[in-house]
Amino acid sequence: MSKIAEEKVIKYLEENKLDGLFISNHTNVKYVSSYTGDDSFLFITKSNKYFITDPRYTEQVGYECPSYEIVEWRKDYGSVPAVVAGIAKKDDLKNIAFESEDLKTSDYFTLKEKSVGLELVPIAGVIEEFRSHKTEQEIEYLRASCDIASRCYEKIIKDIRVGVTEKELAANLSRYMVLEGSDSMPYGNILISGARTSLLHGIPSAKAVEYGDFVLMDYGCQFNGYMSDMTRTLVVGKASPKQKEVYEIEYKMNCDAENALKIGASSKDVFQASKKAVEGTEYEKYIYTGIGHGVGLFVHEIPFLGPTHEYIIHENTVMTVEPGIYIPKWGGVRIEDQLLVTSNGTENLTWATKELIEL
Ligand SMILES: [Mn+2]
Repeated sequence: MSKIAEEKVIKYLEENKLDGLFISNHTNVKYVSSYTGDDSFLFITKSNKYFITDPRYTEQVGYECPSYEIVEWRKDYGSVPAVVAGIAKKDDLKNIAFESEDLKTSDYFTLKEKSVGLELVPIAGVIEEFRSHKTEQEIEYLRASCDIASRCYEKIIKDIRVGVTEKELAANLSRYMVLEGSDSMPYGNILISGARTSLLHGIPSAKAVEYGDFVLMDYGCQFNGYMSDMTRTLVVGKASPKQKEVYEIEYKMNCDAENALKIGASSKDVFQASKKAVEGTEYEKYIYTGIGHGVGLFVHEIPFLGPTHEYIIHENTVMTVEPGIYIPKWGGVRIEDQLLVTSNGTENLTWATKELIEL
Protein backbone atom coordinates (compact mmCIF):
# COMPACT_ATOMS: atom_id res chain seq x y z
CA MET A 1 0.00 0.00 0.00
CA SER A 2 2.48 2.50 1.05
CA LYS A 3 4.25 2.63 -2.29
CA ILE A 4 0.99 3.29 -4.14
CA ALA A 5 -0.15 5.73 -1.47
CA GLU A 6 3.12 7.63 -1.57
CA GLU A 7 3.02 7.85 -5.34
CA LYS A 8 -0.49 9.30 -5.15
CA VAL A 9 0.66 11.90 -2.63
CA ILE A 10 3.67 12.92 -4.74
CA LYS A 11 1.48 13.16 -7.84
CA TYR A 12 -1.00 15.29 -5.91
CA LEU A 13 1.79 17.65 -4.84
CA GLU A 14 3.00 18.01 -8.42
CA GLU A 15 -0.45 18.55 -9.87
CA ASN A 16 -1.32 21.16 -7.28
CA LYS A 17 2.07 22.89 -7.35
CA LEU A 18 2.67 22.23 -3.68
CA ASP A 19 6.16 21.97 -2.19
CA GLY A 20 5.07 19.75 0.68
CA LEU A 21 2.28 18.09 2.63
CA PHE A 22 2.15 17.86 6.40
CA ILE A 23 0.12 14.77 7.35
CA SER A 24 -1.26 14.87 10.88
CA ASN A 25 -4.25 12.55 10.57
CA HIS A 26 -3.14 9.35 12.25
CA THR A 27 -4.90 6.98 9.86
CA ASN A 28 -3.44 8.86 6.90
CA VAL A 29 0.02 8.54 8.45
CA LYS A 30 -0.51 4.78 8.66
CA TYR A 31 -1.88 4.57 5.13
CA VAL A 32 0.91 6.51 3.49
CA SER A 33 3.86 5.08 5.44
CA SER A 34 2.67 1.60 6.59
CA TYR A 35 3.64 2.57 10.13
CA THR A 36 1.72 0.68 12.83
CA GLY A 37 2.48 2.77 15.93
CA ASP A 38 1.03 5.94 17.43
CA ASP A 39 1.79 9.65 17.90
CA SER A 40 3.64 10.31 14.67
CA PHE A 41 3.42 12.63 11.68
CA LEU A 42 4.65 12.76 8.10
CA PHE A 43 6.03 15.66 6.17
CA ILE A 44 6.35 14.76 2.50
CA THR A 45 8.15 17.35 0.43
CA LYS A 46 9.04 17.44 -3.25
CA SER A 47 12.56 16.27 -2.40
CA ASN A 48 12.31 14.27 0.84
CA LYS A 49 10.11 12.27 3.22
CA TYR A 50 10.29 13.09 6.91
CA PHE A 51 8.89 10.94 9.68
CA ILE A 52 8.26 13.04 12.79
CA THR A 53 8.11 11.06 16.00
CA ASP A 54 9.69 10.66 19.45
CA PRO A 55 12.09 8.14 21.00
CA ARG A 56 9.30 5.73 21.96
CA TYR A 57 8.92 4.90 18.27
CA THR A 58 12.20 5.65 16.51
CA GLU A 59 13.44 2.04 16.46
CA GLN A 60 10.09 0.79 15.15
CA VAL A 61 10.00 3.48 12.46
CA GLY A 62 13.46 2.36 11.36
CA TYR A 63 12.06 -1.13 10.67
CA GLU A 64 8.69 -0.15 9.26
CA CYS A 65 9.50 2.98 7.26
CA PRO A 66 13.17 2.71 6.24
CA SER A 67 12.84 5.17 3.37
CA TYR A 68 11.95 8.06 5.69
CA GLU A 69 14.28 10.49 7.41
CA ILE A 70 13.38 10.31 11.09
CA VAL A 71 13.05 13.58 12.97
CA GLU A 72 12.73 13.52 16.76
CA TRP A 73 10.65 16.58 17.41
CA ARG A 74 11.51 16.92 21.10
CA LYS A 75 15.24 16.96 20.55
CA ASP A 76 15.84 19.68 18.02
CA TYR A 77 12.60 21.56 17.65
CA GLY A 78 10.44 21.26 20.78
CA SER A 79 7.14 20.80 18.93
CA VAL A 80 5.81 19.07 15.84
CA PRO A 81 4.73 22.27 14.04
CA ALA A 82 8.19 23.71 14.76
CA VAL A 83 9.71 20.74 12.91
CA VAL A 84 7.55 21.44 9.87
CA ALA A 85 8.38 25.16 9.93
CA GLY A 86 12.10 24.39 10.40
CA ILE A 87 12.29 21.89 7.54
CA ALA A 88 10.30 24.17 5.24
CA LYS A 89 12.86 26.89 5.88
CA LYS A 90 15.86 24.55 5.55
CA ASP A 91 14.57 23.06 2.27
CA ASP A 92 13.44 26.44 0.98
CA LEU A 93 9.78 25.49 0.49
CA LYS A 94 7.37 28.19 -0.68
CA ASN A 95 4.06 26.58 0.21
CA ILE A 96 2.87 23.49 2.04
CA ALA A 97 -0.51 21.85 2.49
CA PHE A 98 -1.88 20.75 5.84
CA GLU A 99 -4.93 18.70 6.80
CA SER A 100 -7.43 21.34 7.87
CA GLU A 101 -9.97 18.89 9.27
CA ASP A 102 -7.40 17.32 11.49
CA LEU A 103 -4.63 19.69 12.59
CA LYS A 104 -5.17 20.99 16.12
CA THR A 105 -5.93 24.71 16.20
CA SER A 106 -3.04 25.33 18.59
CA ASP A 107 -0.65 23.51 16.23
CA TYR A 108 -1.93 25.54 13.32
CA PHE A 109 -1.20 28.80 15.15
CA THR A 110 2.27 27.59 16.16
CA LEU A 111 2.99 26.59 12.57
CA LYS A 112 1.76 29.95 11.28
CA GLU A 113 3.81 31.86 13.83
CA LYS A 114 7.01 29.93 13.12
CA SER A 115 6.79 29.88 9.34
CA VAL A 116 6.61 33.51 8.32
CA GLY A 117 6.59 33.79 4.53
CA LEU A 118 5.50 30.19 3.99
CA GLU A 119 2.09 29.76 2.39
CA LEU A 120 -0.11 27.32 4.32
CA VAL A 121 -2.68 25.63 2.08
CA PRO A 122 -5.59 23.88 3.80
CA ILE A 123 -6.68 20.62 2.19
CA ALA A 124 -9.36 18.15 3.30
CA GLY A 125 -10.41 14.67 2.27
CA VAL A 126 -7.56 14.18 -0.21
CA ILE A 127 -5.84 11.16 1.31
CA GLU A 128 -9.21 9.94 2.53
CA GLU A 129 -10.28 9.74 -1.12
CA PHE A 130 -7.15 7.73 -2.00
CA ARG A 131 -7.98 5.41 0.87
CA SER A 132 -11.43 4.62 -0.50
CA HIS A 133 -9.85 2.80 -3.48
CA LYS A 134 -8.66 -0.44 -1.95
CA THR A 135 -5.73 -2.32 -3.42
CA GLU A 136 -5.68 -6.08 -3.80
CA GLN A 137 -3.62 -6.45 -0.67
CA GLU A 138 -5.89 -4.18 1.35
CA ILE A 139 -8.88 -6.22 0.16
CA GLU A 140 -7.12 -9.39 1.24
CA TYR A 141 -6.56 -7.95 4.75
CA LEU A 142 -10.15 -6.69 4.97
CA ARG A 143 -11.43 -10.10 3.91
CA ALA A 144 -9.33 -11.77 6.61
CA SER A 145 -10.62 -9.31 9.18
CA CYS A 146 -14.23 -10.05 8.20
CA ASP A 147 -13.54 -13.79 8.26
CA ILE A 148 -12.33 -13.54 11.85
CA ALA A 149 -15.40 -11.56 12.90
CA SER A 150 -17.76 -13.99 11.14
CA ARG A 151 -16.07 -17.02 12.74
CA CYS A 152 -16.43 -15.39 16.15
CA TYR A 153 -20.17 -14.96 15.69
CA GLU A 154 -20.48 -18.75 15.65
CA LYS A 155 -18.37 -18.93 18.79
CA ILE A 156 -20.09 -16.22 20.82
CA ILE A 157 -23.54 -17.65 20.14
CA LYS A 158 -22.59 -20.66 22.24
CA ASP A 159 -21.92 -18.41 25.25
CA ILE A 160 -25.18 -16.48 25.13
CA ARG A 161 -27.61 -17.70 27.76
CA VAL A 162 -29.84 -16.34 30.53
CA GLY A 163 -27.75 -14.92 33.37
CA VAL A 164 -24.53 -14.10 31.52
CA THR A 165 -23.78 -10.37 31.47
CA GLU A 166 -23.20 -8.13 28.48
CA LYS A 167 -19.68 -7.36 29.73
CA GLU A 168 -18.78 -11.04 30.04
CA LEU A 169 -19.98 -11.68 26.51
CA ALA A 170 -18.15 -8.63 25.15
CA ALA A 171 -14.94 -9.80 26.83
CA ASN A 172 -15.33 -13.29 25.36
CA LEU A 173 -15.96 -11.86 21.92
CA SER A 174 -12.76 -9.80 22.03
CA ARG A 175 -10.80 -12.79 23.27
CA TYR A 176 -12.13 -15.02 20.51
CA MET A 177 -11.09 -12.51 17.87
CA VAL A 178 -7.53 -12.37 19.16
CA LEU A 179 -7.38 -16.17 19.28
CA GLU A 180 -8.75 -16.33 15.74
CA GLY A 181 -5.93 -14.15 14.46
CA SER A 182 -6.89 -10.50 14.84
CA ASP A 183 -4.28 -7.89 15.75
CA SER A 184 -3.69 -7.80 19.48
CA MET A 185 -6.46 -5.41 20.41
CA PRO A 186 -9.90 -5.52 18.77
CA TYR A 187 -11.60 -2.15 19.09
CA GLY A 188 -14.53 -1.53 21.43
CA ASN A 189 -17.41 -3.87 20.84
CA ILE A 190 -21.07 -3.07 21.29
CA LEU A 191 -22.80 -6.01 22.92
CA ILE A 192 -26.11 -5.07 24.48
CA SER A 193 -29.34 -6.83 25.35
CA GLY A 194 -33.06 -6.39 25.99
CA ALA A 195 -34.48 -2.87 25.83
CA ARG A 196 -30.90 -1.52 25.71
CA THR A 197 -30.63 -2.69 22.09
CA SER A 198 -32.33 0.55 21.01
CA LEU A 199 -29.13 2.40 22.00
CA LEU A 200 -27.35 2.80 18.68
CA HIS A 201 -23.92 2.78 20.24
CA GLY A 202 -24.69 1.31 23.66
CA ILE A 203 -21.83 0.21 25.89
CA PRO A 204 -21.78 -3.33 27.32
CA SER A 205 -23.01 -3.20 30.92
CA ALA A 206 -23.35 -5.49 33.93
CA LYS A 207 -26.90 -6.31 32.84
CA ALA A 208 -27.53 -10.03 32.63
CA VAL A 209 -29.22 -11.49 29.58
CA GLU A 210 -32.86 -12.42 30.25
CA TYR A 211 -35.25 -14.78 28.52
CA GLY A 212 -36.85 -13.08 25.53
CA ASP A 213 -34.09 -10.48 25.14
CA PHE A 214 -32.72 -9.29 21.86
CA VAL A 215 -28.92 -9.45 21.96
CA LEU A 216 -27.32 -6.99 19.55
CA MET A 217 -23.64 -7.41 18.71
CA ASP A 218 -21.89 -4.73 16.67
CA TYR A 219 -18.25 -5.60 16.54
CA GLY A 220 -15.14 -6.23 14.54
CA CYS A 221 -11.41 -6.45 14.69
CA GLN A 222 -8.27 -5.48 12.82
CA PHE A 223 -6.09 -7.67 10.66
CA ASN A 224 -2.78 -6.01 9.79
CA GLY A 225 -4.56 -2.80 10.77
CA TYR A 226 -7.52 -3.36 8.44
CA MET A 227 -10.90 -3.41 10.14
CA SER A 228 -14.06 -5.42 10.07
CA ASP A 229 -17.39 -4.11 11.27
CA MET A 230 -20.51 -6.24 11.49
CA THR A 231 -23.73 -6.41 13.45
CA ARG A 232 -26.05 -9.27 14.23
CA THR A 233 -29.12 -9.32 16.45
CA LEU A 234 -30.64 -12.50 17.85
CA VAL A 235 -33.29 -13.50 20.37
CA VAL A 236 -32.68 -15.46 23.56
CA GLY A 237 -35.56 -17.92 23.63
CA LYS A 238 -38.60 -17.69 21.42
CA ALA A 239 -39.06 -14.44 19.50
CA SER A 240 -42.32 -12.59 20.22
CA PRO A 241 -44.56 -11.72 17.24
CA LYS A 242 -43.39 -8.10 17.45
CA GLN A 243 -39.73 -9.11 17.58
CA LYS A 244 -40.29 -11.26 14.50
CA GLU A 245 -42.08 -8.48 12.67
CA VAL A 246 -39.37 -5.89 13.38
CA TYR A 247 -36.64 -8.37 12.48
CA GLU A 248 -38.29 -9.22 9.18
CA ILE A 249 -38.64 -5.57 8.18
CA GLU A 250 -35.07 -4.86 9.17
CA TYR A 251 -33.83 -7.91 7.29
CA LYS A 252 -35.57 -6.67 4.17
CA MET A 253 -34.15 -3.16 4.66
CA ASN A 254 -30.66 -4.63 4.85
CA CYS A 255 -31.12 -6.77 1.72
CA ASP A 256 -32.72 -3.94 -0.29
CA ALA A 257 -29.89 -1.58 0.60
CA GLU A 258 -27.24 -4.16 -0.27
CA ASN A 259 -28.90 -4.82 -3.61
CA ALA A 260 -28.84 -1.10 -4.36
CA LEU A 261 -25.13 -0.84 -3.56
CA LYS A 262 -23.24 -0.90 -6.83
CA ILE A 263 -20.85 1.12 -8.96
CA GLY A 264 -22.43 4.43 -9.89
CA ALA A 265 -25.09 4.38 -7.16
CA SER A 266 -25.21 7.41 -4.90
CA SER A 267 -25.32 7.42 -1.11
CA LYS A 268 -28.88 8.68 -1.37
CA ASP A 269 -29.96 5.85 -3.73
CA VAL A 270 -28.79 3.25 -1.25
CA PHE A 271 -30.49 5.07 1.62
CA GLN A 272 -33.79 5.32 -0.32
CA ALA A 273 -33.63 1.59 -1.08
CA SER A 274 -33.05 0.82 2.59
CA LYS A 275 -36.23 2.66 3.56
CA LYS A 276 -38.64 0.90 1.24
CA ALA A 277 -39.52 -1.98 3.55
CA VAL A 278 -40.23 0.23 6.56
CA GLU A 279 -42.12 3.00 4.77
CA GLY A 280 -45.77 3.19 5.77
CA THR A 281 -45.25 0.94 8.79
CA GLU A 282 -45.45 2.05 12.40
CA TYR A 283 -41.67 1.60 12.64
CA GLU A 284 -40.74 4.20 10.03
CA LYS A 285 -40.10 6.79 12.71
CA TYR A 286 -37.55 4.58 14.44
CA ILE A 287 -34.90 4.35 11.75
CA TYR A 288 -31.58 6.20 11.69
CA THR A 289 -30.34 7.86 8.53
CA GLY A 290 -26.64 6.92 8.71
CA ILE A 291 -26.84 3.45 7.16
CA GLY A 292 -23.29 2.63 6.12
CA HIS A 293 -19.71 3.74 5.74
CA GLY A 294 -16.42 2.82 4.18
CA VAL A 295 -14.05 0.66 6.21
CA GLY A 296 -10.30 0.33 5.94
CA LEU A 297 -7.55 1.33 8.34
CA PHE A 298 -10.27 3.27 10.14
CA VAL A 299 -13.72 1.98 10.98
CA HIS A 300 -15.78 4.92 9.72
CA GLU A 301 -14.42 6.44 6.55
CA ILE A 302 -15.72 7.67 3.20
CA PRO A 303 -18.00 6.89 1.46
CA PHE A 304 -20.87 7.38 3.93
CA LEU A 305 -24.40 6.27 3.11
CA GLY A 306 -27.34 8.49 4.00
CA PRO A 307 -29.75 11.09 2.64
CA THR A 308 -27.37 14.04 3.08
CA HIS A 309 -24.25 12.49 1.55
CA GLU A 310 -23.09 13.08 -2.01
CA TYR A 311 -20.82 10.10 -2.60
CA ILE A 312 -20.94 8.02 -5.76
CA ILE A 313 -19.97 4.41 -5.18
CA HIS A 314 -16.95 3.17 -7.13
CA GLU A 315 -15.20 -0.14 -7.69
CA ASN A 316 -12.94 -1.59 -5.00
CA THR A 317 -14.44 0.35 -2.16
CA VAL A 318 -15.19 -1.69 0.96
CA MET A 319 -18.10 -0.55 3.02
CA THR A 320 -20.80 -1.49 5.46
CA VAL A 321 -24.54 -1.49 4.99
CA GLU A 322 -26.34 -1.19 8.30
CA PRO A 323 -29.86 0.15 8.41
CA GLY A 324 -31.59 -0.42 11.73
CA ILE A 325 -34.82 -0.01 13.65
CA TYR A 326 -34.49 1.40 17.17
CA ILE A 327 -37.56 1.59 19.37
CA PRO A 328 -36.83 3.47 22.59
CA LYS A 329 -37.43 1.48 25.79
CA TRP A 330 -38.36 -1.61 23.76
CA GLY A 331 -35.27 -2.55 21.76
CA GLY A 332 -33.65 -2.43 18.37
CA VAL A 333 -32.50 -4.59 15.52
CA ARG A 334 -29.52 -3.91 13.29
CA ILE A 335 -27.96 -6.18 10.68
CA GLU A 336 -24.67 -4.95 9.31
CA ASP A 337 -22.57 -6.51 6.58
CA GLN A 338 -19.29 -5.38 5.10
CA LEU A 339 -19.17 -5.56 1.33
CA LEU A 340 -16.64 -5.20 -1.43
CA VAL A 341 -17.91 -3.31 -4.47
CA THR A 342 -16.79 -5.16 -7.60
CA SER A 343 -17.30 -4.72 -11.32
CA ASN A 344 -20.20 -7.18 -11.19
CA GLY A 345 -21.99 -6.05 -8.05
CA THR A 346 -20.87 -6.66 -4.51
CA GLU A 347 -19.28 -9.42 -2.53
CA ASN A 348 -20.46 -9.76 1.06
CA LEU A 349 -17.33 -10.26 3.17
CA THR A 350 -19.46 -10.88 6.27
CA TRP A 351 -20.59 -14.43 5.79
CA ALA A 352 -22.09 -15.06 9.25
CA THR A 353 -25.76 -15.95 8.92
CA LYS A 354 -28.23 -13.10 9.22
CA GLU A 355 -31.32 -15.25 9.50
CA LEU A 356 -33.10 -14.70 12.82
CA ILE A 357 -31.60 -16.98 15.45
CA GLU A 358 -33.72 -17.97 18.45
CA LEU A 359 -31.41 -19.45 21.05
MN1 LIG B 1 -20.64 0.17 11.21
